Amino acid sequence: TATASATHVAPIPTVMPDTPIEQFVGDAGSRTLWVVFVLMLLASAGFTALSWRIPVSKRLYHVITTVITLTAALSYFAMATGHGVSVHKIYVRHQHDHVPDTTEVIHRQVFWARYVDWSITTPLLILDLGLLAGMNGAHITMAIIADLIMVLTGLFAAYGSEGTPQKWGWYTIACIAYIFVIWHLALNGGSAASAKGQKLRSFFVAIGGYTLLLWTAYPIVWGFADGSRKVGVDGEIIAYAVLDVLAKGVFGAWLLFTHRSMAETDVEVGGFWANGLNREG
Ligand code: RET
Repeated sequence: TATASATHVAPIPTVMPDTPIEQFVGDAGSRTLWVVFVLMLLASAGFTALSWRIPVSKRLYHVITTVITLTAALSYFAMATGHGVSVHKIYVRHQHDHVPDTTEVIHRQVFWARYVDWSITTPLLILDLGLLAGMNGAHITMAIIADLIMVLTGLFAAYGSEGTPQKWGWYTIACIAYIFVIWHLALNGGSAASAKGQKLRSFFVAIGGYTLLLWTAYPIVWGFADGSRKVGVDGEIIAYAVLDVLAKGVFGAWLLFTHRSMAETDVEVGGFWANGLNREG
């Protein structure tokens, strides 16, 4: 039986339901996935157009930001067409005093494509912010590695078994990694930004604070969706859709438009990153 094969469930008699509770995508979720796919494509086209008359030496944010929305478009295309998703089988054991224990069986779709997307796009968002602040390579690298640990352990948490340390254990580890990311961006990013002047610092604080608010909503959505499953698959799709549009699309537009008018935002890394291949710009 399913109970016996799941090693974490003690072999005590339990009543299993005939049919599992199914938590699957519905019409609203499906439509939302297509809408965000189109929005991310439009954003990618818009960001590409914005770089048109910008010299190559000043295009690094355009390149990074366009790759962010393009990656999101690909992942939303996958999810909208039913790729990048698998059904997670969840067994929740309920103990009773006088009757045999019962096991609740839930089949819930987990869109792992999100985590592939995040493992590409969140490091790039950190790179955008790190370059903006003028952080050094060591601090940017550490923030990106902590971020990758956050996303990958978050993926493990999403497939963790109920009633074992897997799920909330991985979730806790992911949250600690997330605190590292914020720590690096706020402290090292903050002091690096100050060195570039008051104007740049104010912009960094504004766009960094905006990012902090949005990013912090992701683990909260996760807690209600994959975590406690109080929110269904459609609710989860819609919540992440709003966050993704704000954290990638609106973020990118804000950064690129500000970069046009604020010379302090120029990337100071030098070498091939900024101007090694094309010095006439
Ligand atoms: C998870 C669950 C585990 C705990 C934490 C999480 C954080 C996720 C974040 C995602 C940000 C995504 C963005 C996407 C695109 O723009 C993995 C949900 C802390 C912060 C910004």
